[in-house]
Amino acid sequence: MHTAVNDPEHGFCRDCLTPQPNAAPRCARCGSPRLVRHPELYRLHLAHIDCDAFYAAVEKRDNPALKDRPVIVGGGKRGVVSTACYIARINGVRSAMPMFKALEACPEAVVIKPDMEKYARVGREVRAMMQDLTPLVEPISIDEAFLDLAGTERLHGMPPAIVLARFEKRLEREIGITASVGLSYCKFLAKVASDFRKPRGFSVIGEAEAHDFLAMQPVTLIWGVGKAFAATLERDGIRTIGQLQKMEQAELMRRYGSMGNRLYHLSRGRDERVVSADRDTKSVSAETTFDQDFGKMDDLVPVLRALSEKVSARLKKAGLAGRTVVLKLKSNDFRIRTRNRQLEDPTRLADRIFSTGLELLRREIDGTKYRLLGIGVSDLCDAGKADPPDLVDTRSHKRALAEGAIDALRDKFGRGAVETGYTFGRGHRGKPARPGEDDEPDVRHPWERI
Ligand code: DCP
Ligand code: MG
Repeated sequence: MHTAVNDPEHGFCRDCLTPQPNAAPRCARCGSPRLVRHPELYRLHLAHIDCDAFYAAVEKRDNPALKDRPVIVGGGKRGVVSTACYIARINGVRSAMPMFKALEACPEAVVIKPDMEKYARVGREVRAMMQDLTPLVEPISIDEAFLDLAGTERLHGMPPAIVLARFEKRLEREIGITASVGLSYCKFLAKVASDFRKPRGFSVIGEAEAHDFLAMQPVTLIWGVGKAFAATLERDGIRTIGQLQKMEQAELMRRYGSMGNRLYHLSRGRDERVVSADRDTKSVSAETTFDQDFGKMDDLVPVLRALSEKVSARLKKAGLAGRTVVLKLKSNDFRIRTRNRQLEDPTRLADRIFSTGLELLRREIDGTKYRLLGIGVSDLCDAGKADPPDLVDTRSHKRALAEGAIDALRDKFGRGAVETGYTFGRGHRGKPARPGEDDEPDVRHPWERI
């Protein structure tokens, strides 16, 4: 179907979208050096798109005087950086950093308070534009989604790779922000690819190279391998994905349970998850199965606290908030109890999720022993509507500030760095029975289904 000019080894130009007649370093038509070449370029159809420095990009669009200046979006209630533009990042500013540290690193930065409603609106516009490419768009957070473009070549009159490059151009022209695209054969590597050459990136990871590419990468590239689990692997002498590739499936499962299975498949570039459009996140939750059964507040409260923080962190990352708090308990005879309470206003704060969960939990302390505890929020909405300051009393406002500082510390030093009064010294109880089992939400975020 492709003529010689469509040779994937010659690729096409990301600026004028023209397929190239040869392997020259610049576009034969417009002279741009932004060429994409890859042996599997015209075969791959699974993409991950992630907007660059999303909140900051929207602010720069709305105030062109900021274009060449370092911009930090954040502050407000949480007192931390939500995001920073790439100029500020060169100076060391990062998401979730306390604002005072960010300003130490980059004193000349312009700080802008987040306008969540605006970002949610732009996020919806970006999503609508994605849906013009294919009905198979699976949103992951406010500024990113997976897209499956299989079977769309006839519709568009061009292969998925060029459709995606055209999308990047359209996003820049019509919305005024930039994004990075990852193109691959599976979700795992499409996401890895989109992160590869940010901002304005376009990276391709093909099936033939996946194994060798992964071999050189650190284990933290694998979804679900956070700081704590990476430390466990490190203790076992495992640092690279290449080391995992040499291990037997049974051995990995024996050592790491369900997570071992995930490590086995993903390390080999095997990820069968499909892009599913119909599954907007309905709730965000986290749960833990204990090593032994618990029936007392003393034992359950620290776990509830830790899980509330996890749920809150996920909501913040996804730009979401929820109006209903749901508590889940499984008794030692495997009966499930769920209890819920609707809040006045949607929240994304760990403190409010926790205190509501605590009220629900108190009523369930009746001598029953529980093997599982979970907490979550449903009735989700954009974070812009959450925790209105005029309704948040002074005490909880202070707690919200403290919460921002704790988020920042954890981001820097890992989850164990800060323990609240409720979790302090209880790490052994809050911990899951096996890695990877601590955070299986009821209705999972699409990216987390594996
Ligand atoms: N966000 C936040 N707090 C965090 C991380 C992110 O409030 N700890 C918000 C601000 C981001 C948006 O979510 O703009 C999207 O998150 P990303 O992780 O995609 O980060 P960016 O889009 O800002 O940057 P990148 O270019 O790395 O994607
Ligand atoms: Mg982004």
